[in-house]
Amino acid sequence: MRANDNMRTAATVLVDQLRIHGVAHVFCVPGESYLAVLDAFHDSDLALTVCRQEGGAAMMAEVAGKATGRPGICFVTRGPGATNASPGLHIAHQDSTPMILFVGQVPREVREREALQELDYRATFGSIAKWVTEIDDPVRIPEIVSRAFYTASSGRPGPVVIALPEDMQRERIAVADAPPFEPLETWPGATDMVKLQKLLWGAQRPMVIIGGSRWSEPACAAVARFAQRFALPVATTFRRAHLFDALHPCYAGDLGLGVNPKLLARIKAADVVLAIGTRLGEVPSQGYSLFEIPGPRQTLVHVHPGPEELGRVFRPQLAINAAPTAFAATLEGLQPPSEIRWSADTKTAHADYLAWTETATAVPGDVNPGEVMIWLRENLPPDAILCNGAGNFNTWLHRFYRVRKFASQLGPTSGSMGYGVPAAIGMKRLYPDRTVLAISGDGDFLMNGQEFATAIQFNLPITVLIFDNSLYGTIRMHQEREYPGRVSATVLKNPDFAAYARAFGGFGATVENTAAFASAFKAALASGKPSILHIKIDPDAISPATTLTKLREQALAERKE
Ligand SMILES: Cc1ncc(C[n+]2csc(CCOP(=O)(O)OP(=O)(O)O)c2C)c(N)n1
Ligand SMILES: [Mg+2]
Repeated sequence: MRANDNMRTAATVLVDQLRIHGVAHVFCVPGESYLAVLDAFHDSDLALTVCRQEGGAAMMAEVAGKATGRPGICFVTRGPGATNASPGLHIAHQDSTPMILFVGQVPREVREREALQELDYRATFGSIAKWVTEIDDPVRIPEIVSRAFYTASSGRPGPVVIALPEDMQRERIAVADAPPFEPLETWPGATDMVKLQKLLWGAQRPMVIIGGSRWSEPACAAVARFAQRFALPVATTFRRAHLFDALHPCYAGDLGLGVNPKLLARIKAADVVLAIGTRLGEVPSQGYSLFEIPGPRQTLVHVHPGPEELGRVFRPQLAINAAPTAFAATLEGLQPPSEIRWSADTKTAHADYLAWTETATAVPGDVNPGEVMIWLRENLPPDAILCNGAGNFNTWLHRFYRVRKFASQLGPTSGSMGYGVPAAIGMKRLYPDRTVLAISGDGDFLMNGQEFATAIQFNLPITVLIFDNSLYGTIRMHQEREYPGRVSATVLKNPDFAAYARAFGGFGATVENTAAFASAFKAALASGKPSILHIKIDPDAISPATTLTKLREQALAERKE
């Protein structure tokens, strides 16, 4: 309730700060520890998405941060609510995503007694959040919330956790609002750009690798223009394919799992590598094997918004501390050499990418997930959004689906299962006019599958594809390699996922062969409801490259040698 004077409850002040900083969406699971904030939401025009489990809510906020570059906002209750939210926080940490998690806290007067659901957030989240704090004095809400927006989005972005003691939220205070925040842009220095131009002019086999966060549609477009002018081959890192149009003549492919060997060879043979925005983590660096540590053989130009990431693993010849958005804009000022020596190589790199992704490889069973992905790439609008979690089903998505636009393919670079469904729901809530799919495995789906209820409740007609091999397939793949024939804890018995969809009030269908996919998919879209396609794949079809049987035979043969 607002009084006639200029006093507001602390909770109202908090919600007003969110509006001032441009927040439109909040994802939450309610709790008695933040009733006053829930009440303040009642009077605000924020779009509130109430979820079924905090893990899902946190992933929805995380994907909002990933897609917009501004902190995604999640509210959860103390103790169990907060620990349930931790997977979303960990993704935001590893994926460098701006996000703010607000958590209820026990009243100030009972703190440190281990009151009901009390948790020391600083200790619990200290290693995965950029900053964890608790607001004791409500008068400091504008200051602390403003700082949280800056901290979450500047430098290397990441999650911030703010605990809100329950009694603090109810205090009535007179305080001025903070001015609106804008994400900080870190610009490269003029000498950095001169040095970069010199290195490129002297290069024989240059290569660009782009990844990380702090990108935007205009920044991606600026890099595409730069690549075109310099005829540079561009690779994207693991699950960052959305940063570069796969059909751009400079696109060379993605540095994920099961990477094109020709792309790897090309990067190894490059003399100058320009890495923009990526920290060149374990997956893109192919288990830290792509470049020597600490000094790569290639001349490495590393551009990153977080200075602490420069020289952290790979020592760059030229380190540029800049946000990808600012750096991309600055690239417009670079001049290509009068004669570009590597143009033909770049054409070959793109041709290699197209050849690698052109046709599905043969797999056992009646459904070929590669052909499903090829059908989707030929039939979905380029701005359709595909969200995925973790599991081997993704190997077909990453290889055969050609990503064309910024924020149209989003997955956890941290490899966290259970992301696809909540991420799809978060994206459909933000972009209701775009076609949104969740790409899931049977194991992956049931980690947050209950959020399908959220899709129903908010009338968000996403389509979930569940690739069901009745296995925790990725782990089974590693198991067959390391311990052939010794199956342990990797087999699953699944429900009828189409019936599951219908039980929630959605559309459900089962797909048992490749040819049946197109009509099932069209029927799912035509239903106008959230939908699930239960796609049954052969358990032996573990990836586009091999089968479980082959892996087992190879591992057994190696043991005999
Ligand atoms: C939260 C979480 N738990 C466990 C794992 C380990 N893990 C990685 S992939 C995988 C199996 C995924 O199974 P499924 O979704 O069915 O996909 P499949 O590999 O069978 O295609 C597991 C258990 C993980 N990455 N994340
Ligand atoms: Mg599976």
